Amino acid sequence: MYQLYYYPLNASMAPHMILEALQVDYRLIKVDRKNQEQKSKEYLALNPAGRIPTLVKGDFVLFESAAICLHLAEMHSKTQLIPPIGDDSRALHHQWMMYLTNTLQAELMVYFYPEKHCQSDNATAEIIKAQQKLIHQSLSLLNDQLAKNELADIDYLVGNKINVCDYFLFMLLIWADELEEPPLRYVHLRRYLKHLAKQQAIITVCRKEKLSLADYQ
Ligand SMILES: N[C@@H](CCC(=O)N[C@@H](CS)C(=O)NCC(=O)O)C(=O)O
Repeated sequence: MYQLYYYPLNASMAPHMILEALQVDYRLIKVDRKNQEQKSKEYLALNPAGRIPTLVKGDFVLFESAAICLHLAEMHSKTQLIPPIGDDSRALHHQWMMYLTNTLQAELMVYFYPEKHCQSDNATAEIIKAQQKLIHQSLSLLNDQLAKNELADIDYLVGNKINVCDYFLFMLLIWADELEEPPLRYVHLRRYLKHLAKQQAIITVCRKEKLSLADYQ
């Protein structure tokens, strides 16, 4: 059985959604983030980065949210949460996964933890302002892509079947909800979010992690 070390609405949310979508047996283990349990000796032995999430199955341990999502999808490939090898859509899927992790997720992390990126408290406001702009650029790019997809009758980021990258993007869009210009203000991101919010795996995880989907209905 898989064990997912998680904390509600953290970077564990995407792996949690993938486990639900795959309908495999798993157990959630809550990391007491409020008491910095992710920095405990026991947790660091599993995940030396001291971050959430971590996936464990038997002796096998994996960290990094995107890697966990991709690994799970590959281990249960019948469910087809990644396009097949050799297909252009697989390359596009990887392109978006890289973009989401290296750009949008990275920018959001700086936005949420500005104090880690400067020496003085005075600089945090500047960082937050700069990050709002960078995140807006990234959300606009994704919104434009979804506009093109709509014109081509494509429902998801890549193709007409939900993929790992859609669950990953859903998590990041939920994080971005508190921005001055949240994803729901972008026409095509709004339509996409509402579409994703009807997915059973997303509904189940949001219920378990106590996130209301009322704004996305
Ligand atoms: N790149 C990592 C980032 C994980 C990450 O930063 N997780 C946050 C929660 S969203 C965390 O564990 N923060 C606690 C800490 O940094 O001490 C991933 O995607 O798994």
